Amino acid sequence: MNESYLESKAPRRLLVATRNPGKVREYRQLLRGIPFEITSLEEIGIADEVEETGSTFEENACIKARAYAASSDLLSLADDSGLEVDALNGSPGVKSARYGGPGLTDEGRVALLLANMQNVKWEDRSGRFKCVIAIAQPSDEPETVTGAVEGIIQYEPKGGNGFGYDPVFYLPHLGRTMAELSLGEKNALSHRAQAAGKAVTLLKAYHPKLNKDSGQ
Ligand code: ITT
Repeated sequence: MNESYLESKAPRRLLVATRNPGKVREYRQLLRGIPFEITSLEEIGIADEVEETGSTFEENACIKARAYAASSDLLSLADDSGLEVDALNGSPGVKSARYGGPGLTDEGRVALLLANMQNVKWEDRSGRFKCVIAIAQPSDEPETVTGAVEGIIQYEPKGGNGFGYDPVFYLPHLGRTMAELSLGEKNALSHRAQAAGKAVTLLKAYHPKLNKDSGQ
């Protein structure tokens, strides 16, 4: 197969398939420099809601990547992520975005989390952010990569950056919460950044200029 044929078949655009503007912002920086034009669900006008029926981050990431690759006909990257708190037996976990029901905002979910941890001592407030990224071509099975970062659930929210549970996620080695980090600082260490670093390696295999075996 000659190179120009491979190049004509090669995906040129990558859909970052998330409805969460905080994730879009992070991926735009994390994926800077890869040889794909990044687009978003909002940009291409896809409004479908994909139901997250899986019981693991991996299952839900694959459900989203598969569904959005099919509806957009584009190479698609989706993540399922969340906060696992040891004192709450891993909750909110895969339900992080839906913790407390659909009516809550990020601030409401943080308040609920703190209320549920009222009697938990500092040394027992460990937790981690986890992220599974799934990458799918239309009609292909997704590939996945993972990342995780450990921290402590602080007693009070602090910091105005990031999104979700960032204001209560304290990083002991930095002495700050995730929401006190700049976008660049968060993207140097987060669960999403770790998974995205591995995703970039996977993505290279979809590009014939970077991987001559692609498409054969
Ligand atoms: P999409 O499904 O459209 O991507 P979502 O926000 O619903 O958006 P998830 O189902 O993966 O995404 O839920 C992730 C939730 O976990 C997110 O809404 C936050 O509450 C939390 N979360 C994940 N990553 C986070 C981060 O980097 N900082 C703070 N909270 C995070």
